[in-house]
Amino acid sequence: MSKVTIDRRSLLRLGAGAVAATTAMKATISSAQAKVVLKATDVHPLGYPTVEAVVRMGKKLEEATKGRISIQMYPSMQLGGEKEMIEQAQLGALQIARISVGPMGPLVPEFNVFNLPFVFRDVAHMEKVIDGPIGSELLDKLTKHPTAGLVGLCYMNAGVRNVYNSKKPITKVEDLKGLKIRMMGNPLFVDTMNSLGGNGVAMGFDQLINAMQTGVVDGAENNEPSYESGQHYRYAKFYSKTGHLMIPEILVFSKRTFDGMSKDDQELILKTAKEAQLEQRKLWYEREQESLKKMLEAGVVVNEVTDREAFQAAVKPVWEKHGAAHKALIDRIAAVN
Ligand code: BDP
Repeated sequence: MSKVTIDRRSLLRLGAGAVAATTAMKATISSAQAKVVLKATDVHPLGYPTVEAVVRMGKKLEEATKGRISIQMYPSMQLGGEKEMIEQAQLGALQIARISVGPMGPLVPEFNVFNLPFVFRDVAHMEKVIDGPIGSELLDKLTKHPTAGLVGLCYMNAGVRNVYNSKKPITKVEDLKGLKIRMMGNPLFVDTMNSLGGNGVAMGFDQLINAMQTGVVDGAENNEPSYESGQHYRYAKFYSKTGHLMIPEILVFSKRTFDGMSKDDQELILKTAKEAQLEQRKLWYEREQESLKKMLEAGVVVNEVTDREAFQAAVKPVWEKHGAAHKALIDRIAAVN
Protein backbone atom coordinates (compact mmCIF):
# COMPACT_ATOMS: atom_id res chain seq x y z
CA MET A 1 0.00 0.00 0.00
CA SER A 2 1.57 3.30 -0.95
CA LYS A 3 1.04 6.07 1.48
CA VAL A 4 2.66 9.49 1.56
CA THR A 5 3.89 10.53 4.97
CA ILE A 6 5.92 13.60 5.69
CA ASP A 7 7.46 14.03 9.08
CA ARG A 8 7.15 17.15 11.23
CA ARG A 9 10.70 18.28 10.69
CA SER A 10 10.39 18.34 6.92
CA LEU A 11 7.13 20.21 7.26
CA LEU A 12 8.83 22.89 9.34
CA ARG A 13 11.56 23.14 6.75
CA LEU A 14 9.02 23.47 3.98
CA GLY A 15 7.20 26.44 5.50
CA ALA A 16 3.52 27.32 5.58
CA GLY A 17 2.88 27.66 1.86
CA ALA A 18 4.49 24.38 1.19
CA VAL A 19 2.46 22.83 3.98
CA ALA A 20 -0.74 23.87 2.24
CA ALA A 21 0.56 22.49 -1.02
CA THR A 22 1.59 19.28 0.66
CA THR A 23 -1.79 18.90 2.28
CA ALA A 24 -3.45 19.38 -1.07
CA MET A 25 -1.09 16.87 -2.62
CA LYS A 26 -1.83 14.39 0.13
CA ALA A 27 -5.55 14.78 -0.44
CA THR A 28 -5.15 14.20 -4.16
CA ILE A 29 -3.02 11.17 -3.56
CA SER A 30 -5.42 9.67 -1.08
CA SER A 31 -8.42 10.17 -3.35
CA ALA A 32 -6.63 8.72 -6.33
CA GLN A 33 -4.95 6.28 -3.96
CA ALA A 34 -2.90 3.47 -5.28
CA LYS A 35 -4.58 0.11 -5.44
CA VAL A 36 -5.02 -1.65 -2.14
CA VAL A 37 -4.79 -5.41 -2.31
CA LEU A 38 -5.92 -6.94 0.95
CA LYS A 39 -4.27 -10.27 1.65
CA ALA A 40 -6.76 -12.73 3.12
CA THR A 41 -6.19 -16.24 4.33
CA ASP A 42 -8.03 -19.30 5.60
CA VAL A 43 -7.06 -22.84 6.52
CA HIS A 44 -9.76 -24.18 4.22
CA PRO A 45 -9.66 -24.61 0.43
CA LEU A 46 -11.37 -22.56 -2.27
CA GLY A 47 -15.08 -23.26 -2.37
CA TYR A 48 -15.34 -23.79 1.40
CA PRO A 49 -18.11 -21.51 2.77
CA THR A 50 -15.82 -19.20 4.74
CA VAL A 51 -13.39 -18.87 1.84
CA GLU A 52 -16.14 -18.28 -0.70
CA ALA A 53 -17.78 -15.63 1.49
CA VAL A 54 -14.52 -13.68 1.75
CA VAL A 55 -13.88 -14.01 -1.99
CA ARG A 56 -17.36 -12.57 -2.60
CA MET A 57 -16.66 -9.81 -0.11
CA GLY A 58 -13.59 -8.96 -2.20
CA LYS A 59 -15.71 -8.68 -5.34
CA LYS A 60 -18.07 -6.30 -3.55
CA LEU A 61 -15.15 -4.17 -2.39
CA GLU A 62 -13.84 -4.04 -5.93
CA GLU A 63 -17.20 -2.99 -7.29
CA ALA A 64 -17.79 -0.37 -4.63
CA THR A 65 -14.36 1.20 -5.14
CA LYS A 66 -14.07 0.72 -8.91
CA GLY A 67 -11.24 -1.67 -8.45
CA ARG A 68 -9.26 0.37 -5.94
CA ILE A 69 -9.66 -2.14 -3.11
CA SER A 70 -9.59 -5.87 -3.71
CA ILE A 71 -8.93 -9.07 -1.80
CA GLN A 72 -6.30 -11.62 -2.71
CA MET A 73 -7.25 -14.92 -1.10
CA TYR A 74 -4.63 -17.38 0.09
CA PRO A 75 -6.63 -20.51 0.95
CA SER A 76 -5.59 -23.96 2.20
CA MET A 77 -3.12 -22.82 4.87
CA GLN A 78 -0.85 -21.30 2.22
CA LEU A 79 0.29 -18.76 4.80
CA GLY A 80 0.51 -21.23 7.69
CA GLY A 81 -1.87 -22.43 10.40
CA GLU A 82 -4.13 -20.21 12.46
CA LYS A 83 -1.41 -19.27 14.93
CA GLU A 84 0.76 -17.96 12.11
CA MET A 85 -2.22 -16.28 10.51
CA ILE A 86 -2.97 -14.33 13.67
CA GLU A 87 0.67 -13.30 14.07
CA GLN A 88 0.90 -12.11 10.47
CA ALA A 89 -2.32 -10.11 10.78
CA GLN A 90 -0.94 -8.49 13.93
CA LEU A 91 2.16 -7.44 12.04
CA GLY A 92 0.20 -6.21 9.04
CA ALA A 93 1.84 -8.83 6.82
CA LEU A 94 -1.67 -9.91 5.91
CA GLN A 95 -4.96 -8.09 6.38
CA ILE A 96 -7.79 -10.59 6.75
CA ALA A 97 -7.57 -13.83 8.67
CA ARG A 98 -10.57 -16.09 8.94
CA ILE A 99 -10.00 -18.06 12.09
CA SER A 100 -11.96 -19.95 14.69
CA VAL A 101 -12.96 -18.21 17.92
CA GLY A 102 -11.19 -21.22 19.51
CA PRO A 103 -7.65 -19.81 19.57
CA MET A 104 -8.91 -16.31 20.44
CA GLY A 105 -9.72 -17.26 24.05
CA PRO A 106 -6.21 -16.75 25.36
CA LEU A 107 -6.18 -13.28 23.73
CA VAL A 108 -9.64 -12.02 24.76
CA PRO A 109 -10.76 -14.15 27.71
CA GLU A 110 -14.47 -13.42 27.13
CA PHE A 111 -14.25 -15.41 23.90
CA ASN A 112 -13.68 -18.49 26.01
CA VAL A 113 -17.34 -18.33 26.93
CA PHE A 114 -18.16 -19.24 23.32
CA ASN A 115 -15.59 -22.01 23.64
CA LEU A 116 -17.21 -23.69 26.64
CA PRO A 117 -18.58 -27.15 25.85
CA PHE A 118 -22.36 -27.19 25.39
CA VAL A 119 -22.67 -23.44 26.03
CA PHE A 120 -25.21 -23.03 23.23
CA ARG A 121 -28.46 -24.97 23.31
CA ASP A 122 -28.53 -25.34 19.55
CA VAL A 123 -27.36 -23.61 16.39
CA ALA A 124 -30.27 -21.15 16.42
CA HIS A 125 -29.25 -20.07 19.93
CA MET A 126 -25.64 -19.59 18.84
CA GLU A 127 -26.72 -17.51 15.82
CA LYS A 128 -28.90 -15.30 18.00
CA VAL A 129 -25.98 -14.67 20.33
CA ILE A 130 -23.43 -13.83 17.64
CA ASP A 131 -25.93 -11.70 15.67
CA GLY A 132 -27.02 -9.80 18.78
CA PRO A 133 -25.48 -7.40 21.29
CA ILE A 134 -23.27 -10.01 22.96
CA GLY A 135 -21.66 -10.86 19.62
CA SER A 136 -20.99 -7.18 18.90
CA GLU A 137 -19.64 -6.51 22.37
CA LEU A 138 -17.10 -9.29 22.05
CA LEU A 139 -15.98 -8.15 18.60
CA ASP A 140 -15.58 -4.71 20.12
CA LYS A 141 -13.55 -6.09 23.01
CA LEU A 142 -11.16 -7.57 20.49
CA THR A 143 -10.94 -4.37 18.46
CA LYS A 144 -10.31 -2.26 21.57
CA HIS A 145 -7.84 -4.71 23.06
CA PRO A 146 -4.67 -2.70 23.71
CA THR A 147 -2.21 -5.26 22.37
CA ALA A 148 -4.14 -7.76 20.23
CA GLY A 149 -3.55 -5.69 17.09
CA LEU A 150 -6.72 -6.96 15.45
CA VAL A 151 -10.07 -5.55 14.42
CA GLY A 152 -13.00 -7.96 14.81
CA LEU A 153 -15.04 -7.74 11.60
CA CYS A 154 -17.73 -10.39 11.88
CA TYR A 155 -18.55 -13.98 12.77
CA MET A 156 -19.35 -16.96 10.60
CA ASN A 157 -21.02 -20.30 11.16
CA ALA A 158 -19.01 -23.42 11.87
CA GLY A 159 -21.70 -25.88 12.87
CA VAL A 160 -21.12 -28.35 15.64
CA ARG A 161 -17.92 -30.19 16.47
CA ASN A 162 -18.03 -33.97 16.77
CA VAL A 163 -15.33 -36.46 17.69
CA TYR A 164 -13.86 -38.72 15.03
CA ASN A 165 -11.28 -41.44 15.41
CA SER A 166 -9.74 -44.49 13.77
CA LYS A 167 -10.71 -47.06 16.42
CA LYS A 168 -14.43 -47.20 17.18
CA PRO A 169 -17.71 -45.29 17.37
CA ILE A 170 -18.13 -43.16 20.49
CA THR A 171 -21.57 -43.66 21.95
CA LYS A 172 -20.88 -42.96 25.62
CA VAL A 173 -18.32 -40.95 27.56
CA GLU A 174 -16.36 -44.07 28.56
CA ASP A 175 -15.62 -44.83 24.90
CA LEU A 176 -13.20 -41.90 24.80
CA LYS A 177 -10.98 -43.41 27.42
CA GLY A 178 -7.40 -43.73 26.23
CA LEU A 179 -8.00 -42.13 22.84
CA LYS A 180 -5.56 -39.44 21.76
CA ILE A 181 -7.65 -36.68 20.29
CA ARG A 182 -6.26 -33.55 18.66
CA MET A 183 -7.77 -30.34 19.99
CA MET A 184 -7.32 -26.71 18.94
CA GLY A 185 -4.55 -24.69 20.59
CA ASN A 186 -6.24 -23.38 23.72
CA PRO A 187 -5.91 -25.07 27.14
CA LEU A 188 -9.69 -25.03 27.50
CA PHE A 189 -10.04 -27.63 24.75
CA VAL A 190 -7.40 -29.97 26.12
CA ASP A 191 -9.17 -29.74 29.48
CA THR A 192 -12.45 -30.53 27.76
CA MET A 193 -11.16 -33.70 26.16
CA ASN A 194 -9.37 -34.77 29.31
CA SER A 195 -12.46 -34.27 31.41
CA LEU A 196 -14.28 -36.58 29.00
CA GLY A 197 -11.64 -39.23 29.66
CA GLY A 198 -9.70 -38.92 26.41
CA ASN A 199 -6.19 -37.56 25.98
CA GLY A 200 -6.43 -34.09 24.50
CA VAL A 201 -3.45 -33.17 22.34
CA ALA A 202 -3.17 -29.52 21.26
CA MET A 203 -1.83 -28.90 17.78
CA GLY A 204 -2.46 -26.75 14.74
CA PHE A 205 -4.93 -27.80 12.09
CA ASP A 206 -2.01 -27.76 9.67
CA GLN A 207 -0.30 -30.57 11.59
CA LEU A 208 -3.31 -32.78 12.02
CA ILE A 209 -3.28 -34.92 8.87
CA ASN A 210 0.31 -35.87 9.49
CA ALA A 211 -0.40 -36.66 13.14
CA MET A 212 -3.27 -38.95 12.18
CA GLN A 213 -1.24 -40.62 9.46
CA THR A 214 1.59 -41.42 11.81
CA GLY A 215 -0.67 -42.39 14.71
CA VAL A 216 0.47 -39.53 16.94
CA VAL A 217 -3.26 -39.03 17.51
CA ASP A 218 -6.19 -41.42 17.03
CA GLY A 219 -8.47 -38.69 15.81
CA ALA A 220 -9.77 -35.20 16.35
CA GLU A 221 -13.04 -33.32 16.50
CA ASN A 222 -14.62 -30.98 14.01
CA ASN A 223 -17.69 -30.14 11.98
CA GLU A 224 -18.60 -32.21 8.90
CA PRO A 225 -17.25 -29.76 6.29
CA SER A 226 -13.79 -29.55 7.91
CA TYR A 227 -13.60 -33.32 8.36
CA GLU A 228 -14.70 -33.93 4.78
CA SER A 229 -12.77 -31.20 2.97
CA GLY A 230 -9.63 -31.96 4.97
CA GLN A 231 -10.06 -35.64 4.01
CA HIS A 232 -9.67 -36.64 7.61
CA TYR A 233 -12.05 -39.55 7.00
CA ARG A 234 -9.20 -41.35 5.27
CA TYR A 235 -7.52 -41.81 8.63
CA ALA A 236 -10.42 -41.72 11.10
CA LYS A 237 -13.59 -43.26 9.74
CA PHE A 238 -15.70 -43.22 12.91
CA TYR A 239 -17.56 -39.92 13.17
CA SER A 240 -19.63 -39.69 16.36
CA LYS A 241 -22.07 -36.88 16.94
CA THR A 242 -20.85 -35.79 20.35
CA GLY A 243 -21.72 -32.15 19.54
CA HIS A 244 -19.60 -31.01 22.48
CA LEU A 245 -18.52 -27.69 20.96
CA MET A 246 -20.24 -25.11 18.79
CA ILE A 247 -17.59 -22.52 18.06
CA PRO A 248 -18.25 -19.70 15.65
CA GLU A 249 -15.62 -18.51 13.23
CA ILE A 250 -14.34 -14.96 13.27
CA LEU A 251 -12.99 -12.68 10.60
CA VAL A 252 -10.22 -10.45 11.88
CA PHE A 253 -8.47 -7.55 10.19
CA SER A 254 -4.99 -6.27 10.84
CA LYS A 255 -5.30 -3.20 13.05
CA ARG A 256 -2.05 -1.88 11.66
CA THR A 257 -3.53 -1.74 8.17
CA PHE A 258 -6.98 -0.67 9.33
CA ASP A 259 -5.70 2.36 11.21
CA GLY A 260 -3.97 3.59 8.06
CA MET A 261 -7.16 3.51 6.00
CA SER A 262 -9.68 6.30 5.48
CA LYS A 263 -12.84 6.30 7.55
CA ASP A 264 -14.90 5.57 4.43
CA ASP A 265 -12.80 2.57 3.53
CA GLN A 266 -12.97 1.28 7.09
CA GLU A 267 -16.74 1.56 7.03
CA LEU A 268 -16.97 -0.16 3.70
CA ILE A 269 -14.92 -3.06 5.00
CA LEU A 270 -17.08 -3.38 8.10
CA LYS A 271 -20.26 -3.26 6.05
CA THR A 272 -19.19 -5.85 3.47
CA ALA A 273 -17.94 -8.10 6.27
CA LYS A 274 -21.34 -8.03 7.97
CA GLU A 275 -22.90 -9.01 4.66
CA ALA A 276 -20.36 -11.80 4.31
CA GLN A 277 -21.46 -13.14 7.69
CA LEU A 278 -24.99 -13.74 6.41
CA GLU A 279 -23.91 -14.91 3.00
CA GLN A 280 -21.61 -17.50 4.55
CA ARG A 281 -24.49 -18.83 6.62
CA LYS A 282 -26.43 -19.90 3.55
CA LEU A 283 -23.37 -21.51 2.03
CA TRP A 284 -22.69 -23.23 5.32
CA TYR A 285 -25.99 -25.06 5.54
CA GLU A 286 -25.66 -26.30 1.98
CA ARG A 287 -22.12 -27.44 2.59
CA GLU A 288 -23.01 -29.33 5.76
CA GLN A 289 -25.45 -31.43 3.78
CA GLU A 290 -23.01 -32.00 0.92
CA SER A 291 -20.25 -32.97 3.30
CA LEU A 292 -22.40 -35.47 5.12
CA LYS A 293 -23.37 -37.03 1.81
CA LYS A 294 -19.74 -37.27 0.71
CA MET A 295 -18.77 -38.76 4.07
CA LEU A 296 -21.35 -41.50 3.77
CA GLU A 297 -20.30 -42.21 0.20
CA ALA A 298 -16.71 -42.52 1.40
CA GLY A 299 -17.76 -45.19 3.91
CA VAL A 300 -17.61 -43.08 7.06
CA VAL A 301 -19.43 -44.65 10.00
CA VAL A 302 -21.59 -41.87 11.46
CA ASN A 303 -23.37 -42.44 14.74
CA GLU A 304 -25.66 -40.35 16.91
CA VAL A 305 -24.85 -39.83 20.58
CA THR A 306 -27.96 -39.87 22.71
CA ASP A 307 -26.33 -39.84 26.13
CA ARG A 308 -25.83 -36.04 26.01
CA GLU A 309 -26.35 -35.47 29.75
CA ALA A 310 -23.43 -37.70 30.68
CA PHE A 311 -21.17 -35.67 28.39
CA GLN A 312 -22.44 -32.44 29.89
CA ALA A 313 -21.88 -33.71 33.42
CA ALA A 314 -18.31 -34.79 32.59
CA VAL A 315 -17.26 -31.34 31.42
CA LYS A 316 -18.41 -29.54 34.57
CA PRO A 317 -14.82 -29.03 35.77
CA VAL A 318 -14.10 -27.13 32.54
CA TRP A 319 -16.93 -24.75 33.31
CA GLU A 320 -15.67 -24.29 36.84
CA LYS A 321 -12.11 -23.60 35.70
CA HIS A 322 -12.72 -21.51 32.58
CA GLY A 323 -16.21 -20.13 33.10
CA ALA A 324 -16.15 -18.93 36.72
CA ALA A 325 -14.73 -15.53 35.81
CA HIS A 326 -17.48 -14.93 33.26
CA LYS A 327 -20.61 -15.84 35.15
CA ALA A 328 -22.55 -12.70 34.16
CA LEU A 329 -21.82 -13.22 30.48
CA ILE A 330 -22.74 -16.90 30.68
CA ASP A 331 -26.07 -15.97 32.30
CA ARG A 332 -26.77 -13.43 29.59
CA ILE A 333 -26.08 -16.04 26.90
CA ALA A 334 -28.37 -18.53 28.63
CA ALA A 335 -31.11 -15.88 28.70
CA VAL A 336 -31.00 -15.33 24.93
CA ASN A 337 -33.87 -17.08 23.23
C1 BDP B 1 -12.37 -25.61 11.70
C2 BDP B 1 -12.26 -24.11 11.65
C3 BDP B 1 -10.83 -23.67 11.52
C4 BDP B 1 -9.98 -24.31 12.58
C5 BDP B 1 -10.18 -25.79 12.58
C6 BDP B 1 -9.38 -26.47 13.69
O1 BDP B 1 -12.98 -23.64 10.53
O2 BDP B 1 -10.78 -22.28 11.61
O3 BDP B 1 -8.64 -24.06 12.35
O4 BDP B 1 -11.55 -26.10 12.74
O5 BDP B 1 -9.84 -27.46 14.23
O6 BDP B 1 -13.70 -25.96 11.95
O7 BDP B 1 -8.28 -26.02 13.97
